[in-house]
Amino acid sequence: MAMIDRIPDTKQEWFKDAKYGLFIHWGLYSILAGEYKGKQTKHISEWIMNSLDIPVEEYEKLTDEFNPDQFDADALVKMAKEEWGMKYIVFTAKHHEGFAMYHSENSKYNTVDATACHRDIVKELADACKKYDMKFGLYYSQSQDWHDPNGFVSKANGGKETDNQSKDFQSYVDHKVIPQLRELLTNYGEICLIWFDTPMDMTKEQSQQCVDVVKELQPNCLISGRIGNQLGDYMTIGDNYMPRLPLEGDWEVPATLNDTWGYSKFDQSWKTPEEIIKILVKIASRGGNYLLNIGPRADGSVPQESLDILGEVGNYMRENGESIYGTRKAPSYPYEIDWAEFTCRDHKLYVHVFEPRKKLEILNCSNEVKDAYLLSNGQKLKYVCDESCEGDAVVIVDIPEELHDAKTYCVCLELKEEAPIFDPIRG
Ligand code: FHN
Repeated sequence: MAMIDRIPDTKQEWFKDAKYGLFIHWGLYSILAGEYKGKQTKHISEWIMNSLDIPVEEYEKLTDEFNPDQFDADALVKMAKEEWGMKYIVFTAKHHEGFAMYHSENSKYNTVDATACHRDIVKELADACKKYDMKFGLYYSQSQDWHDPNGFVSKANGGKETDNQSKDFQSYVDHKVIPQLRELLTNYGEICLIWFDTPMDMTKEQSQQCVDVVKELQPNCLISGRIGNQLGDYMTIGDNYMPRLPLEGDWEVPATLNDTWGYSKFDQSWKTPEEIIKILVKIASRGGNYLLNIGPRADGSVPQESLDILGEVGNYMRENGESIYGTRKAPSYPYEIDWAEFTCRDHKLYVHVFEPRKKLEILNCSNEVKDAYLLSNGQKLKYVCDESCEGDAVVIVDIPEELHDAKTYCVCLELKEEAPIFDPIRG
């Protein structure tokens, strides 16, 4: 069994404080939107080239159709910051398809040289992030590259078996990965992190080679856990997975709003805003960051469903941001309860309520509560610090009648003590 031999620590407060970021998956696959020559992919849409075994020469022709006339980096970054409440953005500079979404000198297979629009999307986003003081990170597929003859290919999403071992992977690293990382870290200002992904069979030396070039050019640029070989600055949790308990160290959950990352016209499995808020609160409660994805359409517009969900979540963050941003993991509450999740900061316990309640009974909480109020508007709430008939401490907060049917709101309890005290179950 693998042993965890270190606790990743970015030593960067912005990452520990951020809690909520925007992932953007956008590439040539967005043009296909989950379908090629009348065939629908059964897998995540950005894998369509691999899953439907589209030949390189055929896939390359998509560059003729790349015309993002609805893409407005300025408006997107402004919205992410001001309306959605995101603290950083990570954009797919190059996904597994191998196409560079920026002006790469290294490979002409890029948005400026290979398409009629000649637009450098990374530059547009970098400029907008600078303007709005938004942290900007780049996704870079360091191992899989289905365009380069020596890039790895996985069959994870229905692709055909490929003999990766007979490839000259080192040559691909030396001739494409390292030069492209140099470009990305030299030409686009401050990059807060490089989001490496699917390391597959990369050796420790090859992962280290990537780390070295990043740190040489931008020492503060963080490295995602998926650089492989335990060389990341923080842990990248499995897609849409969440640690069950509070987790030590710095970590992030990459996640989707529906079931795919790139745009798919077929995928309508949207999560509700309430579900997203609950996930975000759980992640913050356990000490991590939530990197939540949008997959723009080929023309650069963002699906209305994504806009609606993120707008609702943004409303919650605007009213209750204090309970999420800048918090650190909360002590583990001993009971399984569906109706609430807890976050905390010094002398404050935040109770995020997800089901209609007349009272909040927080059993085994033995803090001395000094005040209780709705976080969104400061409305005072009646409360009592009591003892159950079994002798366990319990904090009971009355919810005013007008809120009996409400769900998804946050109650702040001000505590005498610095941290929440959740007593163990005694029985
Ligand atoms: O294969 C990729 C996938 O397309 C997507 O980019 C996700 C995001 O976390 N990462 C890989 C699968 O884990």
